[in-house]
Amino acid sequence: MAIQTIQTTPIDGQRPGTSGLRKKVGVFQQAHYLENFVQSVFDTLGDLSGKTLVLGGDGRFHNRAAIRTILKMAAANGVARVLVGRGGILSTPAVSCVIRKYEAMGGIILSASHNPGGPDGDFGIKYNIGNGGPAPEAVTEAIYQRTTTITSYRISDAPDLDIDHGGRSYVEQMQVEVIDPVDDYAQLMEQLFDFDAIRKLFAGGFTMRFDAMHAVAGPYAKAIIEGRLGAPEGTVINCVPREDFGGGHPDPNPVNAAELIELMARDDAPDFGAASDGDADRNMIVGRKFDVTPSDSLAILAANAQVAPGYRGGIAGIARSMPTSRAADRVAAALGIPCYETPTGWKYFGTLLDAGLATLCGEESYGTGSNHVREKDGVWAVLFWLNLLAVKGQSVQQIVEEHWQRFGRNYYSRHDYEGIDAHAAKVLMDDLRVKLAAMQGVEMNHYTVDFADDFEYTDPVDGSKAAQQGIRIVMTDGSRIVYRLSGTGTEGATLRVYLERYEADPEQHHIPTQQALAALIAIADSVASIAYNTGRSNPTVIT
Ligand code: VG1
Ligand code: CO
Repeated sequence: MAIQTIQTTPIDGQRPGTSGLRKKVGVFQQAHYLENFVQSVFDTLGDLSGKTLVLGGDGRFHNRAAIRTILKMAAANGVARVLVGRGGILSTPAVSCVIRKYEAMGGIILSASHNPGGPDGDFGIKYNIGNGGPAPEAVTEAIYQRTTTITSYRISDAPDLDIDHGGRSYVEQMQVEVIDPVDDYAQLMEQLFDFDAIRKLFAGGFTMRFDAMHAVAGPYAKAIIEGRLGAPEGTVINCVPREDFGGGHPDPNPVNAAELIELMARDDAPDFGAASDGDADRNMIVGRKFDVTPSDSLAILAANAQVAPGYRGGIAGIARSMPTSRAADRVAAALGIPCYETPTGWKYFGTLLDAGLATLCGEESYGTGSNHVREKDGVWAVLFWLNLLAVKGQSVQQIVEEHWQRFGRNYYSRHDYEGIDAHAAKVLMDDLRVKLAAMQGVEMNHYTVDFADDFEYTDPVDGSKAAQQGIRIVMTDGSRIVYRLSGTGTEGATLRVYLERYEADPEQHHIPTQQALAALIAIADSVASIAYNTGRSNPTVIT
């Protein structure tokens, strides 16, 4: 075995987006592509001697090849020890859990999350820091800068390691420990939730379907929900992670998880339905004939947090991304705790969680989590709901409707225009920015604009700033339209339009969502000339 130094040159376009570097598999397969990025991570981290790294991914195509390369590069760069998930498998929240439990320096996650996989699909890589959370902007920017000047990388010529069996081995001087992907995570869940109460719920005939969408949540959900909680076999479906997610799009929303939605719409539907995404950090919650929006889910968990043993002492605060509905804000106000509004992406929650300012966090994009790790966590959210259902003895629909009665309902929807021309998307956003200043006081469709701006954020803990995080048009009654360009896509651009309207009157709580938001939808289109700019008269996905 010997350490090689390989000459390379910078490769364009290695700046991480909302959540790591995501590209088509073919791009990652180019000579030096992965190596350049990984060496840039190691160079940014500095001295690695004596340090432990966690390594794993969602099992998508190229996962194994990338893990083999990264192990040899970690050894050549002087890392002392790597904890790698058996078979190269670790969900994103499990990586976060393992980093924290074993006090690792950080971790490398191989995933493009909700993006499709397979040879023609997407691949991704991201670095998480010692708190278990995504590297903050300053770190990802330093990594990116390094990719623009890199001239060589280091790699061992050791043979490929067996990562399919537990145990310890070595690459050069570096110890590699193959760990069970599920154990540490499952133990953490047992500390947070009332497993006895949930076991009783299932023993009493409660029925559930968890759709793992052929992605990495499968082994976790199977071991915990069917294994430790005693749900009957078949409760967790599509539970073997596949390299191409069975050809599907592992994004748990009513459009992509159509099979589950169809099942839940039947008269004989299970009591509870749930799904999660490629790397198991997202969750979708569904009742019988009743979908729960992610924003409502966050608000409901916050309002009822004390049902779970891990949160019995109360929650210190809530944090939500800016485009997420303000349902959680009303709960925070009632509890007398702060609600923080951050830019999109879990990396902005880390400082708030570390400082103890927030306990629960959420995003409208089917992401919920807490201070138990530093990532959003799909299986955690599902267990939280199970705990809530076990304690309340009500249906999903009853719980949500009672919540609306108490707090009012925030009608909410996101319209995505996927794969539009990148230049056209930029023009649309630039034109909107120009219009912002003149929008105040303008009346449209019975709404009056209170203010319009481009969201800027200053982190209350470390003072770091983020600009251009979404254009918002806020009406005098609090209704909102937000426009953002996605930072996770790999083809063209994706425009996201977020729409929200608050309704206090329980008599008005059962309007179909798109109808309730129709006036705002019309304003959103006319202000941004969406149809004209994108050439699309309708969104590709509505959630
Ligand atoms: C999307 C979501 C965002 C989420 C991010 C990563 O980002 O909108 O809320 O944090 O994906 O989720 P964007 O920039 O495409 O809007 V995951 O589960 O794909 O890592
Ligand atoms: Co994800």
